[in-house]
Amino acid sequence: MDILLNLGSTNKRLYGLSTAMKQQLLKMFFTFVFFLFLAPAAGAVSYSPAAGQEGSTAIHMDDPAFVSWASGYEDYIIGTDLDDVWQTPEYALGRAAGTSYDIVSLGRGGKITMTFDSPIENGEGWDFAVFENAFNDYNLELAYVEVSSNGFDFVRFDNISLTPDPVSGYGSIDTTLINGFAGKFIQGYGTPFNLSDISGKPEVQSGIVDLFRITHVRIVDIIGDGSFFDSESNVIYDPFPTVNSAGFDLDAIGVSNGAPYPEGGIIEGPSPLPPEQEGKAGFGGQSGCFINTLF
Ligand SMILES: [Ca+2]
Ligand SMILES: [Ca+2]
Repeated sequence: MDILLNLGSTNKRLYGLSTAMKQQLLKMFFTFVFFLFLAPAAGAVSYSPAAGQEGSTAIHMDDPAFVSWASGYEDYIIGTDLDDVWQTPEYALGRAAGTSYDIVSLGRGGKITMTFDSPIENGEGWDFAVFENAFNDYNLELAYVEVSSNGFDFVRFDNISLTPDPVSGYGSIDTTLINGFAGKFIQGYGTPFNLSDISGKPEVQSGIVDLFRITHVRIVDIIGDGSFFDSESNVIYDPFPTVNSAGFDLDAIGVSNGAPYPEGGIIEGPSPLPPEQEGKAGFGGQSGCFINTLF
């Protein structure tokens, strides 16, 4: 009996060990499957996180890489829901200010073309960066970005928006679900663009757009109500509706690859800044926009 009991006990221990091993093997198997298939799939839809987070592509306005800034503008086409006070394109000239006021608003569906005395050249890595005035990392107003070397023929950067649902005026966008738009980061941080990313476009291949002599960058506001699409035909959502300074708010466009301006040659925007309209202008809660009617 003693022998049998001992055997039974041993069997139980063996059986227990075997179960643990089985569990361990199963765990290893699922871990293997996760890293082989699921993790890459998840990674494929994760773009740069917000400024300051690990892996973020955001470029601080004081980054020493900047050698020049937009020096002029043309074709400022004002969208809807935009007060006069935000319609001064000169505020988008020169260095980024990183503030809420040193900007030109496009209005809902508006656009502006910024020009560069010193052309942008496709060099190593990102070549220019676009600055918006978002008040936080999440209430982001987006715009398409297009470039031209003759002021007439433009090529748009590919972009993708995986934001699944409509976003209210105060709503949030997950930064890791959008790519290829201006307006991805908080004020003071630019969204970088690499001209190499559009080297395969027909206009570039045919020589109509010269990536080594980009003189115009066009910023086109996206109306985030579901009527605009990314380059893969996904619906783009961004905060909607916003009013009074609706649409993209452009602070500056900085150049990292191009001929540097001569010392002191950078054109600065006018001053003073647009006055805060007492009792009217201001920030709406968590909004990065001016939402006058709420004050
Ligand atoms: Ca480049
Ligand atoms: Ca500015």
